Amino acid sequence: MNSLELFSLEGKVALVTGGTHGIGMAIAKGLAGAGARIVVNDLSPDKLEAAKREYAQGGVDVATYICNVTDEAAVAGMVADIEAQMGGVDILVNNAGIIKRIPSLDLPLQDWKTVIDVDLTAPFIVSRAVALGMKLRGGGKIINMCSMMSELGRDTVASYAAAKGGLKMLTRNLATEWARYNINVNGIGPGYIETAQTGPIREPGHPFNDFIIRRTPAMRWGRVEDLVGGAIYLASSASDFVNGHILYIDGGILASLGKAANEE
Ligand code: NAP
Ligand code: GCO
Repeated sequence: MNSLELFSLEGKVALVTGGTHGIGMAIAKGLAGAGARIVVNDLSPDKLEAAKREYAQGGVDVATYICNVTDEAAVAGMVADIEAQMGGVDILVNNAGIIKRIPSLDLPLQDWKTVIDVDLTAPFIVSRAVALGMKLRGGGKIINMCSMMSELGRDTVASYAAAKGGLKMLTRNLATEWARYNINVNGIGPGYIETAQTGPIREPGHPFNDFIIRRTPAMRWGRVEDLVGGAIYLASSASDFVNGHILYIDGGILASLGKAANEE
């Protein structure tokens, strides 16, 4: 196998949850560019329709499913249909996620439960749904979308940090259980990325925007394209002996204590 073939996804089917925009769409386009056939799901039929058109403009013919990743029966139905129509899921990117930025003292318990349900329980649901087929076909790749909050806390995001910290440990535990079936379970931990999800804290002049640029050694917000190479790596044969690893793609945030206000 030559070096480039190590990263080929030809003949593979990749499911990217929540892949109608943002990080999920960028990763799905990248996996398609490496040869994978793409499936995306979302809650919104309109967003799926719009995404299908956008993917098609880039030459990618995606299969779409309206599916709430927290609904175990709906997920089982989607995976069964992918099995029947496309031969099964070889690569799963657990990308779908939400965040609630509310101080813990004010956070309604239902909001906590919703974030945990989407960001932690749903990756467990979807991973289990695809793992049996992967085991029967001799292996597969699961990539969980972790976060800086898998390692760090910050004001107002307790439910998200708890979920993403848990997702790091779920990644390690499923890796432990499933590596023997050649199912590689790993994670990507993006830094602060320019997407709709970070829009509210990224407006020019917003104190958090200025903070992140200073807190990131690369001195910029990440772009969704920055995550694509790591996703192709973890989805391909190049990572066949990588298990339970969180690949942080963060511009150096986790490597650095940060700068004092008067430091350049
Ligand atoms: P985003 O723009 O908010 O996109 C999240 C996607 O997930 C949306 O398509 C959303 O669909 C979908 N989704 C949410 N709940 C769902 C559910 N119950 N069932 C199915 N789909 C659902 O987020 P993003 O910034 O691209 O982030 C993608 C992932 O990376 C998330 O897990 C996020 O936590 C993580 N992450 C983001 C950053 C960042 O800086 N942006 C950094 C680290 C990690 P709708 O739009 O229809 O709700
Ligand atoms: C926030 C941001 C972060 C990013 C990402 C960082 O409010 O702190 O939304 O949580 O989404 O998770 O890695």
